[in-house]
Amino acid sequence: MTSPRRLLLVNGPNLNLLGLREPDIYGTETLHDVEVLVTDTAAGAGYEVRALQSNHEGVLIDAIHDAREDCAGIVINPGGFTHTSVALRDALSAVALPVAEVHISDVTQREQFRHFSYVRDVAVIHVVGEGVAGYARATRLLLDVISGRADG
Ligand code: CA2
Repeated sequence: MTSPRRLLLVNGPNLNLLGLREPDIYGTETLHDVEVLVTDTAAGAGYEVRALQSNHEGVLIDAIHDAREDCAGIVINPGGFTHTSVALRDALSAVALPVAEVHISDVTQREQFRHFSYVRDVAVIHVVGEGVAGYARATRLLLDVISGRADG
């Protein structure tokens, strides 16, 4: 079967507040801006995007499971669940799609508890600390992996 020409974009808890709070850390662009950026980036390669943000772990996990049916890869910023959720990691591992993990801020330069990611080693692409623009780079790199051009 040919791979579907669709990506799942997942944003985790509190990312609905992007652009509305803490602009010094997360910038002024909104979640809508992120979704448009990823959609436009993927469209350039002939892919569509299904975007989802939720503050609820089970909703995120269900969306990841559903991606198995009709997506070729997942771009995810798991938000705070990055540092806490074995269940989210298990879901990503179970669907066995290529995953790009994105963080807007440079988590490596913040509090110690943000240094560990449960998602890290189930993702093939990691983009950290590039602001919202990092989603576009992660999407391009993921599409390269999907099309067999690269690992990264
Ligand atoms: O840097 C990132 O993208 C994070 O994934 C964002 C998470 C944080 O828990 C991770 O350590 C790093 C938090 C998302 C909260 O988003 C907000 C956006 C605007 C205002 C307040 C929170």
